[in-house]
Amino acid sequence: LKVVAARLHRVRMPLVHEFQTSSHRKAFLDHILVELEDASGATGRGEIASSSDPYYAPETVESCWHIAEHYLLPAVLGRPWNHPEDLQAVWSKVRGNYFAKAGVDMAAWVLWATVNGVSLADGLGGTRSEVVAGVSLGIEATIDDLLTQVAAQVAAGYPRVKLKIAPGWDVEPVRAVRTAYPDLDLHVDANGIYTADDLKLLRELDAYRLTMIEQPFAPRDLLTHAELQRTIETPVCLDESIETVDDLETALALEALQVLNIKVSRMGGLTPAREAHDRARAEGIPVWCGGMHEFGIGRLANVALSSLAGFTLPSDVSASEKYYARDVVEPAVVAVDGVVQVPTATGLGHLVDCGLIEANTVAELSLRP
Ligand code: OSB
Ligand code: MG
Repeated sequence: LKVVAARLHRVRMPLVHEFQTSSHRKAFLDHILVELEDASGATGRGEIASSSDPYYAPETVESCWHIAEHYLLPAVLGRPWNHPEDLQAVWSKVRGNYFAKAGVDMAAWVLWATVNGVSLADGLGGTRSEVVAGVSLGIEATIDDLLTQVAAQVAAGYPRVKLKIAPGWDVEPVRAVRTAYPDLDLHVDANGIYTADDLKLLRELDAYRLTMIEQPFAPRDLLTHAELQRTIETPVCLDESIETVDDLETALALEALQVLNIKVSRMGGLTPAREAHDRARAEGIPVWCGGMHEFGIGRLANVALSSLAGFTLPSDVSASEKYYARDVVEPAVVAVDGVVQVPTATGLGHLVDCGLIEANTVAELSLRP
């Protein structure tokens, strides 16, 4: 394969429901769609799902655009490759910048799967034909507002609900939701806001039969994650802490996690995400696929990844309609009773709605070798 043209579209879409975490609040998203074209005219699309601001991870939409335009795409354009895994070596000199890498990696995987006539899931070695989806609910103005959100998602059939927590919005909302839904698969995500001073408070959460506590402490603070895990029954899950497979090895050595959230974007693409899955699986650590409110393209990559055998917990791959009134793929991603079908068609598996992409594009760029 040889990429002879690359295109970037910065696409803006409003969220159906505003979303707030301990680190940021958002009403619309700008994601960058990456399109790679080979000499035969075949194309593959990927999605750079960075937040606009550097509050979840260090990257921004602008930094991703810059890295893709000046480093990643020039390295890929005109260079022959056989498998998307080969691209890891092509940009091995670029440190970090995982979201930017992920969008290009994803486009390469989709292009490769398309040219080889396989579905993305089959290309990755997936074994499931459907994946169980959970929903992630933001911080709301009141407990009643939160209960309304939970009720809507439970009624829609989702079997797992994750609540964003932050100081002042932790034990109380958890108690309220647990009381209303005694058997719900429930977990919390702090996006790294707590410190070792909050260990006592976090241990209180152990009483609510949560499936996990996700990223309570800062990304680099693996020691405090390990300390919490030693003193509670509830599994500690890492998200922001794990950007590379080396990070995972360190966290495993420190016993800082019992569950792993794998995000394609946070780890720099499907290739490293699959490697993290393989390592966690070998260590008996259950994994699930986290999301970044992806548009349909990134969402379908998440669905394909979630078809790997080690993804035994529900993933944040909710239906398109949970996020967007209209999605960039045709048909939209749907969930029935919280279950999403893994596409079997070649490549991404759904068509891309080019008209919607054009209509929502706020910047674009074409590159050739
Ligand atoms: O921590 O998982 C997170 C969204 C933006 C940034 C960070 C996170 C999230 C989510 C949403 O939880 C997951 C989804 O796409 O549904
Ligand atoms: Mg998280």
